[in-house]
Amino acid sequence: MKRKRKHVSTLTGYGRGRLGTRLVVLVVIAVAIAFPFLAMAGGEQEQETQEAESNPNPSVDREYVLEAFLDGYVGLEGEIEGQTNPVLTARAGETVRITIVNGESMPHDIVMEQHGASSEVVNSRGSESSVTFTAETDDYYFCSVGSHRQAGMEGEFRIE
Ligand SMILES: [Cu+2]
Repeated sequence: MKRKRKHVSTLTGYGRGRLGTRLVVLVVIAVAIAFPFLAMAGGEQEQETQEAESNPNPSVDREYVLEAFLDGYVGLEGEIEGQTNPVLTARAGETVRITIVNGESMPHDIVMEQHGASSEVVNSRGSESSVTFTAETDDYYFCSVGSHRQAGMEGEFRIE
């Protein structure tokens, strides 16, 4: 108890002027800490605007291309190139398009289980089809033809 009282009297020992100075110093420190983040946020916004401008199809925010085989979808472009049943990601609210290119002469399609969106079935090698949806939740993409999903045509879709 004695200690506490001493502490209080020490606090009141600071005049208003000093307290005010302390507040100013705190505000300056807070701004100094926040500034790089604010600058970064501004930079990100600029980058997004640039991306939107260079996007040939502004209605799609995220695009993936997969080659369809019975034993799995294989990424054709970008970071997922060469990966079998790659994890596809998007931010919530983004418009996502996944295009499949048939890698063989067997019917395939692509269906988003939770989003309830599906592509047309492609039958011949080289034919393409796509599914477009608004990213809302983690999901799985798969082929709804026969037992293709069980055979290996399934991958994860995740919200970033
Ligand atoms: Cu299939």
